Amino acid sequence: MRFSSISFSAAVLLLLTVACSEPAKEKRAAIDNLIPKPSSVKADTGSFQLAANTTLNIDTANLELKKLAGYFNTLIKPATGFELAVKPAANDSTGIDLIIDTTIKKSPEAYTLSINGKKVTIKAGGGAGVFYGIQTIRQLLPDAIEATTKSETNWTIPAATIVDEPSYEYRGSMLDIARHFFGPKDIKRYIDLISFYKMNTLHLHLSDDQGWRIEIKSWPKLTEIGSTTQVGGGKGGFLSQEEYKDLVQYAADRYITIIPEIDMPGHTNAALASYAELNCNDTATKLYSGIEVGFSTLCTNKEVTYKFLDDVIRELAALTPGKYLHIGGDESHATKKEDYIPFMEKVQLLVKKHGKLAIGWDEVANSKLEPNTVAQYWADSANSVMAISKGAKLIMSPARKAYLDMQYDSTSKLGLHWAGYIEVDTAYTWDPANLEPGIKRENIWGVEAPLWTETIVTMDDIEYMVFPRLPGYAEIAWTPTASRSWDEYKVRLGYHGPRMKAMQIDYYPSKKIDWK
Ligand code: TNX
Repeated sequence: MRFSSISFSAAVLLLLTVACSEPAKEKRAAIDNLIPKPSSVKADTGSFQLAANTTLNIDTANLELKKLAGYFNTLIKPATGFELAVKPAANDSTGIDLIIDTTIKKSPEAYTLSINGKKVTIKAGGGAGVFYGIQTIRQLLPDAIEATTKSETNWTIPAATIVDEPSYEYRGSMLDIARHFFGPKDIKRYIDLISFYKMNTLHLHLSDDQGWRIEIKSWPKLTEIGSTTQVGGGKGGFLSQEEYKDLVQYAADRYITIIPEIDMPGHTNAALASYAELNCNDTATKLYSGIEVGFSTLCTNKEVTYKFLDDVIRELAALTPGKYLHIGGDESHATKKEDYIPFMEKVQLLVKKHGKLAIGWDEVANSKLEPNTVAQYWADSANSVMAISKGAKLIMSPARKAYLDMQYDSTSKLGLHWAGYIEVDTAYTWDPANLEPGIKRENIWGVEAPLWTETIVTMDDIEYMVFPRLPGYAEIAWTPTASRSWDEYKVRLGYHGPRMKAMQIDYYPSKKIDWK
């Protein structure tokens, strides 16, 4: 009796020990935690040791690969202290090979990454794929790789074979620098953060009622007057054309296209305050620092309005290597519909005249659409379906799912909630191609998560709203829906907590996630 009761207790103890130690031994390998989740991951045994004498092997005649090798070095140098030698590829038996193989008949963003004890090989049909392979390596290295100071870490990359390519071609985020101004330093950090999750587009909202944020040389008062305030009455600011060009290059080096937006005919008070002649009554408005929408409009039946827009679009097109200019078109409640429609048609022609294609918020569908005009779904599915029927592709930015300025819940100190509360699970658990009847996979160009900044003042504020939701949007755009599930994703996201800390991202520690 006594004996068996001891053995019973021992058995219970053993069971408890096993049960309790379960989570501890569950520390998952980095290879299982990649975001966005790759198409295929096969873990192998062993690992590659990144060391001071590791070489980067490239075709040194290829300038793009030289740049990518330089980028790799800038990424790893602060934490490792290494500056890897860049060598001509010669069937090296060790080191990191960066290969662009133009015979690969896949998207230039697709890549394969193979890692064994001796070699790391990234191969892609284009530089973008190599860049994404580098981002994956970065996630496979210890979190300390993100630190800005050197540490004596064992820089191992687990052996694996990864084959990967994006689901959607357009994967982006929007930053509103009009409601509150954010300058080059913050925008560059934003670019770095979104590129880490393999997004390829930054949509910059450059003008609104509260401020005009881009220098236009032919209409200098736009910035002399129109940039001088922001929500809450701060001093605002603007990007000079030189600064803007530098940002475009910085983004391009990270395979990100900047899409500039000048919102019109509404959301234009800053321009209307700068130039009296843009108003129907020839009187300049006052600068505005509140957060109402829908009260301003350009005077749509004056010739000077189109002279103005021709100049603005010409200067903006000259600054933009990308194909697209965003012409806004949302919430023009102060413009009569019979004026709005011909206005949006004329502006599309101006965009075309300057060699670009137009994107408009979903209301643009009320006008005739030029071939290749893109509509951005944010609120109105009927508009979006109308855009499709007119031949347009859609960017999916449903406010109730994808607006980064929506509060997480009713206790969030920042953000708005007109489209609802968006916790991390709500942000993740939707399928762009299955959200609205009439919007199908083939109608969708991609996904964009916009951050409006009425309540966002500092870079820390940006980070708090954007993280941890943005990795989820990046995954929705990159990973096919059939390969995604919230239960599995939330575990991976939990493991990105220490990574975000190492990146000094001031993220919202959602209770929905078991943060590691
Ligand atoms: C609606 S979304 C707007 C913006 C506001 C945003 C705030 C859209 C096309 N227009 O002007 O900033 O709501 O969430």
